[in-house]
Amino acid sequence: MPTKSRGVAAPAVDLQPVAAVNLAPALGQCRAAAACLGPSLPRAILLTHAADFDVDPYINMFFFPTDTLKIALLDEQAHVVWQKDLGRGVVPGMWFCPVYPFDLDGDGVDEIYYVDNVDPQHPLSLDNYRLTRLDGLSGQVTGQWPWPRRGSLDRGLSQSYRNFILGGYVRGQRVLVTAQGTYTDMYLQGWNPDLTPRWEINIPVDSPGARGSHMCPVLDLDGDGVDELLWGERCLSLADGREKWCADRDTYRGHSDVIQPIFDEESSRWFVYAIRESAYDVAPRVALYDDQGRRIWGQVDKGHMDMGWTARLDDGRRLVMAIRISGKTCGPDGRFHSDREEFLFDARTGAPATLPFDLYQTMPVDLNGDGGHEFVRGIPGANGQVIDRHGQALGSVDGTVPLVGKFLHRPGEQILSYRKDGLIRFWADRRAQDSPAAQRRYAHPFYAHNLRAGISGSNYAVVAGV
Ligand SMILES: [Ca+2]
Ligand SMILES: [Ca+2]
Ligand SMILES: [Ca+2]
Repeated sequence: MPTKSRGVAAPAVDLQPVAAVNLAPALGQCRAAAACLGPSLPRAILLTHAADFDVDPYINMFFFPTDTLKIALLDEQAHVVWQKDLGRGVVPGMWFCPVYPFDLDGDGVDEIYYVDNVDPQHPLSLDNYRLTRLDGLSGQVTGQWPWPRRGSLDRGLSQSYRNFILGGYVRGQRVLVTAQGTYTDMYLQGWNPDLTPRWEINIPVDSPGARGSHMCPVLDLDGDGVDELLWGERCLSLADGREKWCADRDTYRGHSDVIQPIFDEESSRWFVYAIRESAYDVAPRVALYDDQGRRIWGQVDKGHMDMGWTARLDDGRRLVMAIRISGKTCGPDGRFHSDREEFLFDARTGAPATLPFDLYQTMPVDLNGDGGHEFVRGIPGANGQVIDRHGQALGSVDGTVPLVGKFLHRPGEQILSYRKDGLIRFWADRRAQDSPAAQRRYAHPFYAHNLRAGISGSNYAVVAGV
């Protein structure tokens, strides 16, 4: 439980819901991302939702859903611009159906890309999966292309249905990326704006180096004008899919829960923070790399690491977190972690650090815009409590949090929450003022681009990297 520090000033956050909508009679899952409907229009928030909890393709987590997945677009007042039911053919789960808003055609308005299934009677029929494009303003389908299926049909659920859609820029040209697989063999494809193939790479199960991650950040890591994708500890160029480096290639072949870019303002260079799930006995389990994949520091020798973040505090510290767990279950009633052990380090040095509260289920968010993170207990199963870095309570968003960041035109960062009864709310600090440090964060190209990645991959806290 959080501890209340003595001598700390009154909470500098006036947390209030600033918009609300009831989208469905029940919400078991909801993912969200920021979308752009053009320079003359308000920002938009793209959502997916269903009554069931997220359906995972791992056979010990998979269950038969009772509901269908919907895609909804909301404006800044939480008014529904359009909503689309994906029907019985689409399994309501983040890995089965990634969704990505991106202005691939360059007209200033995001299109919406997702994985559809044109055979509503067979939800696992990979041959009928389609990369589908929606018009951002209307939600109408404007194109469909076969979803790449490179492995055999009998690879098993967990290998076959871990899909990603993302995108980025190659010296001003836009590139869409589709990907399949995380744990064994992995397949990635780059697409031109007209959806003709640009490149393709396959990473076989027996190849050296790391597998994928559940996160998929895209950024120009080395400042050469070409975006890179961090595919686990592998850095891939969006220009041609070429691997630029693979951190710890000779020693690590597992997958990582977190691959988090961290921008160091002092040196104007990126670093990459990784926390590792599989290959439990391979050290280190937590590591920081430079922008060439060279390890700066490593910590923790053994174990299954899960659910980490990076945060910047108003006392100048830059921290990274990881949680070691002995087990995880997931099903219709939610996701649960057993025997947790929390680790916190100085991001620059790897030296152990402390915060005076339980880190489990927390997500960093700078509500008051001072450039330092507050925290919300927002992952599924958490209570929505918001605290400052001292552990002092600042309020509650009373629900689960799929999106934090500056997704509204107002000072500070905001929180999107949902409740099981269907209520979706946008929360903000009514007294927020953006400091120069906060404004530098929002202005960084990484920030707006990765705020769109919340419905493809587990990227809910990725913008904390700047
Ligand atoms: Ca467009
Ligand atoms: Ca680059
Ligand atoms: Ca703050």
